[in-house]
Amino acid sequence: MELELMLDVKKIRKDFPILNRTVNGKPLIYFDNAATSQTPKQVIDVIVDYYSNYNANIHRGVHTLSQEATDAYEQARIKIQKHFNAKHPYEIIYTAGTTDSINLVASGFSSLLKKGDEILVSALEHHSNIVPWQMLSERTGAILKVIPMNEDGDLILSEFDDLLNNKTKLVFVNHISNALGTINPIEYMIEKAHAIGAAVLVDGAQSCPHLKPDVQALDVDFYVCSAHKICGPTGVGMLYGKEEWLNKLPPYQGGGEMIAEVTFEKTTYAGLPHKYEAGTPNVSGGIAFGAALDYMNSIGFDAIAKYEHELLEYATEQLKQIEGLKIYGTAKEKTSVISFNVSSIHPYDIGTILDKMGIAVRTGHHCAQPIMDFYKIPGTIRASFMFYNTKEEIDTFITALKKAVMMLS
Ligand code: C6P
Repeated sequence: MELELMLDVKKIRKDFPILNRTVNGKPLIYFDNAATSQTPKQVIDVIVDYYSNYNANIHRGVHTLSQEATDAYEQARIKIQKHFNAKHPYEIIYTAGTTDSINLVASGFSSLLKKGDEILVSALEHHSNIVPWQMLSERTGAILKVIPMNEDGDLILSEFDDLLNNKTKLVFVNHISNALGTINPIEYMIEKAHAIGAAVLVDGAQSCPHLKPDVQALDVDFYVCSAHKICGPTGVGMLYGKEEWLNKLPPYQGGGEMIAEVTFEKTTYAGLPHKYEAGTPNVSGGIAFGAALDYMNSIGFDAIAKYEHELLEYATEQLKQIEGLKIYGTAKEKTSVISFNVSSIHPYDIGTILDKMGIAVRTGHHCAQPIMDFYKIPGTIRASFMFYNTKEEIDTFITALKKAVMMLS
């Protein structure tokens, strides 16, 4: 089937005002979607409507604006719950994003781990899913061990199996690698970890734009993501946690709205989800997060996945024709992220020239330095596609890339 016919991409693109702009006199080609996705007017309108009509603090006021805002915020929580198929709305904790969600869990485990416990982290992680666990092991004396990867960018599962033992308490892995696009076999990893009694946190920052995780089917303990990668706003995200875990971990931050009762002698805490939501939250962000999921679901994740896979294959084939170009991350199960370098040209130089031609890609280590160290490179050029990108944009990108390579060789 013709690529553009799988989705009505021409119509979809009209939803994204930013896609009409020019950059350096050229039509914008936005291939930095793994860093942040663009926002459709359906989501922008929700934010404008909130500030125009019912901006108020929530859970605190008897007045109409506060009640309208509270209702919309809690309705959005239910949308998020349904989207991820969590059992209860209170298993969805609003956070500032993936990084915040991971730090919340890492902080909570400080009181549950002891010296000599082991925690496993995959070699494919973003710094957000490494550093908080290093800090946790420094606080507790737990030992951080790494599940290694191979040249294709796949995790070596036999080594994962060997690392699991009765001291393993936690396993951290991303669903999809931001630097290489590898889709990790989290179903297998969760089952194996549970068999020895370890809990699993899955970083879904890069999976949620491309697929629809079912947290109950996965039987995952914690699943985290950011709204800004799923056509939503920045500064808001979620932590899904199984009820039993969320009840077991202590609160993350102290403040307003996370309490049951406060005296100078003692404070008792609110129940879920409020125990983890201290202070005035990002109200418009939460509501817009729900709207972003509505938008993505109106397009449909099956169609999105198929279309993006076609874009990935098309771009990969075109890139392979360029002399001296090496793709990093050749796993069989991959999403629409391509990391590459050309000969010994610095990624930053290519990225700068592409920008002059209106094309946005990310260059550098992508907050995943251990992956760059594995390949012994300082960084890569990363092109990442979403459902609103087109084959024509890829053609223009390939022509521009060839030009940049010629200029820099
Ligand atoms: N990756 C990228 O360009 P925040 O910043 O909290 O929304 O997400 C952090 C994060 C955590 N895990 C993974 C797998 C991620 O990809 C990211 C964000 C962006 O790849 C920005 S560094």
